[in-house]
Amino acid sequence: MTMKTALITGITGQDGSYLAECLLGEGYRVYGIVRRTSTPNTGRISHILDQISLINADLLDQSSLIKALELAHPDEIYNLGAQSFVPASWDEPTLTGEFTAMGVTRILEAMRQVCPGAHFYQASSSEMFGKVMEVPQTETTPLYPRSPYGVAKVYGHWITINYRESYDLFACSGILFNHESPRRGFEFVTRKITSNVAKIKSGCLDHLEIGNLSSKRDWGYAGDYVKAMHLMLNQEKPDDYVIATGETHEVREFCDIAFDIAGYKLSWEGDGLNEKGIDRRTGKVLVSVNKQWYRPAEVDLLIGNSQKARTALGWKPSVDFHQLVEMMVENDLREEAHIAL
Ligand code: NDP
Ligand code: GDR
Repeated sequence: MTMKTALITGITGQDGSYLAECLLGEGYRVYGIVRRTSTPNTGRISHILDQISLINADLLDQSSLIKALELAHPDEIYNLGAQSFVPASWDEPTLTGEFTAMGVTRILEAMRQVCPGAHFYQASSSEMFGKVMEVPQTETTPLYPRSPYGVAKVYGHWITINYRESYDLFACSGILFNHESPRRGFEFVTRKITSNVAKIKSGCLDHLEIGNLSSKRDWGYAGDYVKAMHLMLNQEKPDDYVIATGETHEVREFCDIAFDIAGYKLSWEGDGLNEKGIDRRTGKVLVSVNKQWYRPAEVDLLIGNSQKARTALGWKPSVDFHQLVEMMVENDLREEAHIAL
């Protein structure tokens, strides 16, 4: 059998690193698009750098994408590159649109010109459901995004469907709910909690400052979710799939479990901006709310129904909520202990 070639945008990100590992394991030749930086930012892929090829290109630059595809000749293209942090999308709304929305058209156009027979994956998001119109959310739930990021992802989602229908491209959208890991960026709430718990444990931090504790998310493990991306591109026909665990948990509950794993039992006092997480043993405040971390418009509740993917792709998650929190806290406790040495 001939070796398949995959090209990944966003290979330096959380998902890009797991997907590259997954595709190498499946015997693929893997190319990754990286944008130029003045210092290396390949920390998440340093362990596989000798097995992959990196190409300098940018989702903002059409000709660089065309050249990248001409060089790689991919059978599969995974478009994971994006400005992916929701709060930053209010600070930089038009730039977010350029990366996260128009970037999708640029790579689809490059594919249409250079390798129209390739299979294309677009990283769509549960943030498109925003102010949810249905519980749980499925592939047919109406979209109601609540941030410039969410709006940009709706564009990316529909342009992928439009290119499939207009040009008969094999283009799929994975509507992925939140997925986390020890490689998650530090500004996302899960990693912020687990890294701060580790700092509190080591005595480097007094307490965790957080935003909306009542938000509910359907959190899964990134290593499981990248497998679904690969499965989608290896079906008979292109289609769109929700990928989710089907469980939802409050940010508060994530805190409870994370602190518990590190040896603290929290009790909650007050509400809204005055809510505090108190160490039951010592009475010390370990969590306080800061309105700085509240958003102009919130997504209160996400919970996905991934029945279609489970039936058609045979996909299911292997890591449950508690195991996910445990994996992240234990990693950050280890990293913190290493720094302390
Ligand atoms: P990360 O923020 O960890 O990674 C984003 C990647 O995009 C980085 O490699 C980044 O490169 C790259 N990138 C940003 N801008 C550009 C650009 N202009 N040109 C080329 N590359 C660029 O995100 P995740 O890995 O968590 O997510 C991957 C994708 O999946 C994103 O599109 C995200 O929006 C989407 N998604 C994520 C979910 C999640 O829960 N993780 C859920 C649903 C969707 P650099 O290192 O240079 O910054
Ligand atoms: P999200 O992830 O916006 O769902 O987007 P994030 O972890 O940033 O927020 C989840 C929820 O936690 C609440 N929250 C806080 N969030 C952050 N970042 N920091 C805090 O201190 C804090 N306190 C409370 C937020 O208000 C929110 O409700 C992620 C990204 O990976 C997107 O790219 C992806 O598309 C979606 O998941 C699915």
